[in-house]
Amino acid sequence: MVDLPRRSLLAGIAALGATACSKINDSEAARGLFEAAEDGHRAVHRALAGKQGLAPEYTRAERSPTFRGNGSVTVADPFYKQQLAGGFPDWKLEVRGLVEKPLALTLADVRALPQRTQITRHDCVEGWSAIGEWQGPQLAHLLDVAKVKPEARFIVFRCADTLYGRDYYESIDMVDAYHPQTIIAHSLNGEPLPEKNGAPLRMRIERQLGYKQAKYVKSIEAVTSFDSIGQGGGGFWEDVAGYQWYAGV
Ligand SMILES: Nc1nc2c(c(=O)[nH]1)N[C@H]1C(S)=C(S)[C@@H](COP(=O)(O)O)O[C@H]1N2
Ligand SMILES: [Mo]
Repeated sequence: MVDLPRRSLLAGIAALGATACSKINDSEAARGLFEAAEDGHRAVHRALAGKQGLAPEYTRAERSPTFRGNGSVTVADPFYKQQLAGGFPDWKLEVRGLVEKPLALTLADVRALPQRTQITRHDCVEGWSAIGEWQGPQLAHLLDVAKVKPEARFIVFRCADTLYGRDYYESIDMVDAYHPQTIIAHSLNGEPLPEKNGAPLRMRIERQLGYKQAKYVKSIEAVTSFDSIGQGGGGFWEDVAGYQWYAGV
């Protein structure tokens, strides 16, 4: 999916080169044109690499001594409360929507998948930041296991909490969904996620702001559009306060 624009862009550049080649191969002008095409090629590569560029990662020593909780710091749902008390034995993370193989994973299943650990900085629009070490499987891996259908354009995260009486949710595009630093974190600084930080599972989408980092994630859903979810803005704060859907840091 992420490959499609790349292929068509590179095909376009190849076509450009082929035309130049057949018409004016040996002249100075041709060399200039080829060099220009080469530069163009590099520019395209850089642009695409930029799209998949990594957010900065930090050392353990740089971690914030405390990682505050913000927005919902507790979940009112009785099933959640009961699960929290017992270490989430019957909690299930669903992967559904436009997938060939819907999944319902226990926390043990999530922990058994290949893991990524990353120490990153969280930036909240309210004016604070914190550096934390997160661990969990890459979303890309889960989407591969569930076999996302080619028509999926967005991934929606539904959360267990409500804020101002509304269900918290978020969504991202497929570029961020397959980004290597997009993980479903079950641990913070080497410990299971505390309730305030989104226990048992929360998203880390490291090139975006705090409000995209959905906590208390219950389900991951592949969709073609989020128009009919919430108020159609693609996320809680997008709906409530008109925050940008793409919240690049
Ligand atoms: N489910 C849910 N996810 C959420 C929120 C929330 O209220 N509910 N708040 C968001 C905001 S604005 C921020 S800054 C971060 C806060 O993460 P933290 O509590 O781990 O600091 O979570 C984000 N994800
Ligand atoms: Mo935030």
